[in-house]
Amino acid sequence: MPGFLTILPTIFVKLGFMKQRFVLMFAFFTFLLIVVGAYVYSSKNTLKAIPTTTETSKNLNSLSEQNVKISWDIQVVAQGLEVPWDIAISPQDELFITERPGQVKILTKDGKLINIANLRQVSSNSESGLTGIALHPNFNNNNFLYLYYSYQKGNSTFNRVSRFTFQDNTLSDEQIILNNLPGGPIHNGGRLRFGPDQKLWILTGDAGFESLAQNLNSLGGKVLRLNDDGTIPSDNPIKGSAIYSYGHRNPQGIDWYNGNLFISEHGSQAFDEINLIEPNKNYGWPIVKRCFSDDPKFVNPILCSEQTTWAPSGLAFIETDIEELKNSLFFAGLRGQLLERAVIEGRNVQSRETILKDTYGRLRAVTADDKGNVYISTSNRDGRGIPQQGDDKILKVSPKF
Ligand SMILES: [Ca+2]
Repeated sequence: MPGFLTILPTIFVKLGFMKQRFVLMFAFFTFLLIVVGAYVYSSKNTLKAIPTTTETSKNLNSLSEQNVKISWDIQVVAQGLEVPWDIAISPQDELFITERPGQVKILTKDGKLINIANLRQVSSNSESGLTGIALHPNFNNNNFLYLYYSYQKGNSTFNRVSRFTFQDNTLSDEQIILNNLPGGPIHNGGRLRFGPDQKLWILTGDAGFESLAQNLNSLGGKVLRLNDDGTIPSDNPIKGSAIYSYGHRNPQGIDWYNGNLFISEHGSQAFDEINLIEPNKNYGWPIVKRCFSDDPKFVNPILCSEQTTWAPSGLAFIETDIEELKNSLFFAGLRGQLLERAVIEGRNVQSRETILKDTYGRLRAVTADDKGNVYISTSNRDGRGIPQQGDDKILKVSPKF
């Protein structure tokens, strides 16, 4: 016992020391707990902060810039057609298709082709025949459908634009909108569209008579602008004239984007052009034969095929929210057997992409819907192509990511 008593003070000292250590350890763990707690709390808050709109969209943008590549889905939606020249899309998403010999067909949403007209008044010879089609902007209510076609008078070929009424899957009540346009087996022009201004725009070729393009008394080789009833708009650039621009050889594609009007036209021995159209301007033909001129009298194209032949026909911009596809102009080539996409900023072509080349043969019509798809037609039965199985076809071209 006395031994035990002698070690008592030591035990107390040790106990005191242990208490000190215990306090120190307690303090240390408390500190650790606070640090860990603070970290978890702050990281939770950081995680919460990431998905704000700005951050998310920034992430998506940088992703799409780096990783997303556009590839194209090509789908045959109709076949067995004969030189489908133009396509109009109805408010019900049906395709109205002209065939150059004189038929008009509808491709219904479930893929059926319905013949709605065989126009006997059409005279089809080489490049001439039934060409452009446009539905009135108010088609839902008035059923007005416009056609551009060639007809024969004596030994001469002319073109006219007529308005028809579409009802019960037939066309009736033809009203001539514009008559006696120069026409012929070559340089026959042929496209018509309603613009964002609700006016009817018509592209005419020089019909093989070059000088017509510079002659303001002729409607050949021009971009024309009319009211829907064929009268001349009071705000046309040349008072009392349907002419909007001139000096065109054989324009065949037309569409608008951001308020600008673009057309495609066939050049002479290559030198095909995409032009931005301004009122009352001269686009050079036949004085300027190879796209560009230093003479300020003439407007140069925004894109020239130079020594290559595209033979561009249809042209269309797509409406899309997809960043990579904005400002995209699509045009098809006949002899070039191609579908091209050009990215346009004002007058500048930023980049180009060949979507189709030689796969489906000659390509003619180009029409875009409001969902980012482009409908195009083959033209292998037009006397200048090699028909493939199922020709001619309508193809639906859609972007996929
Ligand atoms: Ca030109």
